[in-house]
Amino acid sequence: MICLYDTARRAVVPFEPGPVVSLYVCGITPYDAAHLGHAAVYLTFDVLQRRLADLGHELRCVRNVTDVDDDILRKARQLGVHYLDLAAQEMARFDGDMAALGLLPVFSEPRATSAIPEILSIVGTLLDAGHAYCSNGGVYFDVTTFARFGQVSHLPADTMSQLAAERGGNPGDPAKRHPLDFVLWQPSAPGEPSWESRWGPGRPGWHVECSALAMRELGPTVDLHGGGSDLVFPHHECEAAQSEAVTGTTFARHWLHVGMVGLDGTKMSKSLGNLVFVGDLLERHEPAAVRLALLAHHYRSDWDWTEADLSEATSRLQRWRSAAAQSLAGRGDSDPTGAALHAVRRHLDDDLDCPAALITLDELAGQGIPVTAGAALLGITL
Ligand code: 5CA
Ligand code: ZN
Repeated sequence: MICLYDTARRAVVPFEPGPVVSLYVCGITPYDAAHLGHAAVYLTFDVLQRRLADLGHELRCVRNVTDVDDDILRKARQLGVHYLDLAAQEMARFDGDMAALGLLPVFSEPRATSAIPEILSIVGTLLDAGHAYCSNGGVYFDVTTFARFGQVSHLPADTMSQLAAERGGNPGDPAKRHPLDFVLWQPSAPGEPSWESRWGPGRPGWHVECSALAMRELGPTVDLHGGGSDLVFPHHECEAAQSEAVTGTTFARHWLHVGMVGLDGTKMSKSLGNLVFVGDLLERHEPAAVRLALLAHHYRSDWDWTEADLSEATSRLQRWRSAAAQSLAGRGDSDPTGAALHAVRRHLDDDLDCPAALITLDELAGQGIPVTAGAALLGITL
């Protein structure tokens, strides 16, 4: 059985899905190339998928594409291109980078613009049920109508307001009744894409895009929902509230969040531009080394990228390869006792403890035991 930290329950708990596992991971906003923070998130979900498949589960992993929101519209305007052309170009680049990193394909990669009918249906249901109100051309979710608001993040109200302000939530918007109310539907600015609706022309809010896509692709309840830890509040809190207000049932059984990757003490972010791109690293280093460099940090910790991560990963890869080559030369058997595979399984089942798995594989390789099968479960071909 695999145990994982659940943000909502604030503990490492058994993750016990049925034979078919539904996973929803928040995907990119495609307006720039993928950086190591993105890679760390999707690699974590890739390793989780590999272990779940190894345990015999069938996987339904949905990774959305946020192809309409403030960031992509701003960047398209700056570049003078259509926002969907920018999205298409960056999605192709992202898919290429992730494939090069050896990520397993996901079940689907639906785009937010494909879900306008589902979004309109959610907004209509929320309005009819009294969970939302129209104001100043927009539609807002009324957080005072949902008693479990805070169930994912458990944050005090002042921290919620501060994070909402930092992450585009606009708590000072005079159209809102409560500062934590969030936008479901908004009027489009001139030149922005706009869809007709019963509440006037406009475009969706960010959070409702993911609720609509998750429920359309996977049903009202997903086994596990995740992304980077910067999404806990407001994104995932708001998704859970509006989804559960519509369906009356649990939206995500388990919440998994990946720590932030930084550079020189600051979170890597497209808006700050302090980025190390996956594509640039893969021009100079083999994918297995980049994977190993990322897996050397526990998925839940925040950490800073340095070039030393890559040189350590490269020498680790060489040590493992020479252990495999020596043992093949000596015995012709790649992992006679299955020691490496067992060790990796045990560490992954302990809240995806990849750093511990790497250290155990180092010890085995140091004893001349081949670690090929253990490395393979981490997606690394020796
Ligand atoms: N499209 C939305 C999610 S619906 C979004 O957050 N897009 S993103 O392109 O900004 O980020 C994509 C994923 O990478 C998200 O899961 C986000 O949490 C994660 N992420 C972004 N920056 C970092 C970072 N520096 N370290 C770790 N993860 C990051
Ligand atoms: Zn999302």
